[in-house]
Formats: sequence, C-alpha cells, structure tokens
Amino acid sequence: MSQRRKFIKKSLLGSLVALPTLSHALPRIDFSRKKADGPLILSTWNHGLPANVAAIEKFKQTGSILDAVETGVKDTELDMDNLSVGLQGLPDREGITTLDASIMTGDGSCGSVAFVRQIKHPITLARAVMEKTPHVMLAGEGARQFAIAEGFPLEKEELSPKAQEAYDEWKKTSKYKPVINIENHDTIGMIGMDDKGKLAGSCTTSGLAYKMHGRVGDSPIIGAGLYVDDEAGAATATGLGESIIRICGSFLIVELMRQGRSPQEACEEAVRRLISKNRKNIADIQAGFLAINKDGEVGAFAVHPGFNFAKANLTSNELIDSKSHF
Ligand code: SD4
Repeated sequence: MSQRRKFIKKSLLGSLVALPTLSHALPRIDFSRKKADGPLILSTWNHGLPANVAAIEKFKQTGSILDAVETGVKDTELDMDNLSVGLQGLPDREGITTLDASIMTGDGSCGSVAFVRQIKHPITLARAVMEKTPHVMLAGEGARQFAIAEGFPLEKEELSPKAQEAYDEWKKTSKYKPVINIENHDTIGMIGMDDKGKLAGSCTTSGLAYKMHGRVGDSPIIGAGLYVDDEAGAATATGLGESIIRICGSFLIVELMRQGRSPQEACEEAVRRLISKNRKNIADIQAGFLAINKDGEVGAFAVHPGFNFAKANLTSNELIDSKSHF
C-alpha cells in the first residue's frame, strides 16, 4: 500500500474514532414532557370548532395525533357552507375547482397534493403521498392518477349550487380583486399536540376564488402553509398564499420558536416580515398565522383584523380572536 493510501486509511480511522456515534450526535427529543393536558388541537377560523370536535373524537379512538389532524379537516372538506375548502369551494377562472392539501408530523414526514381535481378528501390523498410514495408532493393529473390507483373515488366535476351562483355572479365582471375577510379566507389549517408532546398538522383548501387555472397556493407547500417539528413546534397559515410563500411563513415561525421566541412573538415577526415583502398591496392582503411550541404554548397573529382560531382539548373548545398588525 502506498504511503499516501496508508495515510488516508489511518486518518479516516482516526476521524471515525473521534466522531461521536449517530445516536449521541442527534438531539434527543423528550417525549415524556406533558405540558398539554391531553391533546391540544388548534385550527384556523370558526369552522375550526366542529373540525376540532372531530379531531378530538378521533384522538380518543386511536390515540394518534396524525389521525386527529387528518380527520378534523376532513370535516371541513365536506362542509357545504365553506366555499374555500373541498369540492364545494369556489372555482378558478375557468369554472373548475382545484384543491391543495398538506399533512406533516413532527419527525419530518410529510405529504401534499396540489392542483388536484375530483377528490373529495385531498388531505387523505396527501397522507397517502406521505405514507405510500417516496415523494413529498404530487400535483394535477399525476395526483389524480395516484388517487385512482389507491382506490379513491373520483367525484363528478360539477360546482356546488352556492359556488355556481357565486361564479355566475363573478363572470358578469370577471374582475380579480379579492376582498379580504369577505371571500378567499376559509382555508383550514390544523395543528395538534398529543399528551406526550408529539406534533402533527394538516392544511386543506380550494385556494383563491377565480385564481388562474393551475395556480397553487401556500397550503400544499411544506414550510409555507404548514410546518411541524417536534423539536421546536408547529405552524400553519391562512390568507393570500402568494404573500405567505414569499416568506416561507410556517417554516419561519417554527425556526423562530426554535431560537427561543414564543409562538406569539414568532407569529408577529412573520407578519412583520410578510408586510415588508408585500408592501405594494398590503391593504388588500390578509394573512393569519397560528402556532404552537413544543411546550404547548400557543400564538396567533394576522395582518388585518378578522382572523380567529379554535382551540380545543379534552374538555373545552373555544373560538379566540387573533390580534393583528393593522
Ligand atoms: C391560498 N392560503 O390558496 C390559501 C387561501 C386561504 O383562507 O388561506 N384562504 O392562497
């Protein structure tokens, strides 16, 4: 063996001995902490109240926070009065309803679907992407093909009566000017913690009403509409997706919490950042963030007034008004 090869072998061995083993190198997560009294579930807007009930019920049955956040938002995906989530949601400019959804657990597992049609429960499809594929995100026709292969029924492609009425009205002018807090705001983002401190989150939407065909919002983008990390916390977003994607809103909040900010401080900083990167039309932009840290503390903040969220545990479920920057 040449001197050089001997040297490399020796120094590699030396560095191997010097390196700590992987289990020592990785930070340990203390799942024994019990800051939340039973599960804690948070979700955006007032439809979060019934969604939280469904989530808590599911948690009682299976003890899984992932099952809870999936089941909770499925309730909203079927809510015929909600025109921003599920197949009854308002369509794009072409009159087609397309859906975005994502799901994530605190160990880094995640899945999402974007620009998907005819699927009643995009959140369940996102979970299937997470659990049954080597990928994180499937979009459009590919997502639909995957759904068919997984046995998801394809729904008829027709607008709900309320969506049809609204679309017919919109077509009279075909103007695209979203009105904050009146249309375009009912996305559900849900984040939850189990009694041992494990986190999970979900987010599902039909996106902006009358968007361009093919437009994808923040909700299926891991780090924008949703981010979850057992070591720091979880966050979800609602509002104008473009403004949220620009600042990687949910990831930003989780990273700020990792650095020691409280969930409230982190949400406020994210809103400040969002405003600074969207100055031109901030009067027309609503966005709201919801966060929980690894100790079970909660925060929420929005650009404009009007954002609220629902917070539930085993014994209570309440609607709370978020503060806002303006
Ligand atoms: C989107 N963030 O597609 C979604 C819309 C939304 O509450 O949150 N509405 O941009």
